[in-house]
Amino acid sequence: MRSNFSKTFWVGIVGIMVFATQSRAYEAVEDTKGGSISGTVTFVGSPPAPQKINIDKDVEICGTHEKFTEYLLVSKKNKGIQNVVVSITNIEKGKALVMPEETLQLNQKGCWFNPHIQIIPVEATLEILNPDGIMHNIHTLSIENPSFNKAQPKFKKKMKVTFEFAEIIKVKCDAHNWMGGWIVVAEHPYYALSDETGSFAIKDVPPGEYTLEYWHETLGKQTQVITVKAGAETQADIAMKPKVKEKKIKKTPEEK
Ligand SMILES: [Cu+2]
Repeated sequence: MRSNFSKTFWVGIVGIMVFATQSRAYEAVEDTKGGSISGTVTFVGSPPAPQKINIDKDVEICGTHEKFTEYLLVSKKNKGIQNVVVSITNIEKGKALVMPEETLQLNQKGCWFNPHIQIIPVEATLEILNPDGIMHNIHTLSIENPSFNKAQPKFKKKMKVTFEFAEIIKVKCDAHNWMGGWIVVAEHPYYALSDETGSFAIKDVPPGEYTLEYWHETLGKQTQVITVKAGAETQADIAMKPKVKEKKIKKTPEEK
């Protein structure tokens, strides 16, 4: 016979599970009575200059213009960092997540992902374009969503994909090792991408206290807690610096 304690225990566990499932879902409300969040992400220290990429394959298509790395773009004017994904990590309700009016695209023209990073709502269609007349092979390194690795031959000018779960996904082309980009799948509308001066804005946020996350592909992740008030603008600047490299442990000849 089960004790009362045991029954209470299991009812409690089920209750927690139901609550956890419900609290994860994002709820759209008509009037957010919102405020806004804006700020600038700046780099601490002297940023390294983008490196010139050695194009050693399909040169007649891929090598028509010089290409430079995009994994750390810092403004010379104000040290603002471009392509930082700023998002609220703990928002449960707010304005609706609307589908883009025009279908979002990821172009591979000239063997280069354009845009380098893009935010896309869950379930929205993304068209992957190949106007190059050569084969690209698009490969997503995802965990929450099924990863795909699809050849896109020269005759296949367009592929359509969707993503079901929120995640920041690295994208590469297995045919051209310098091609790299990111797809940011968003489950709510409170995401922004910093521009070339490092500035960003997130609007119509319901009043409350939130955790704001700043993610950069090479600088990593930082967070800060902010408070949003109705009709007001919350300033949320942040400085990011390079991650400290882990010390290399010398291997003994046996381990090599
Ligand atoms: Cu390619």
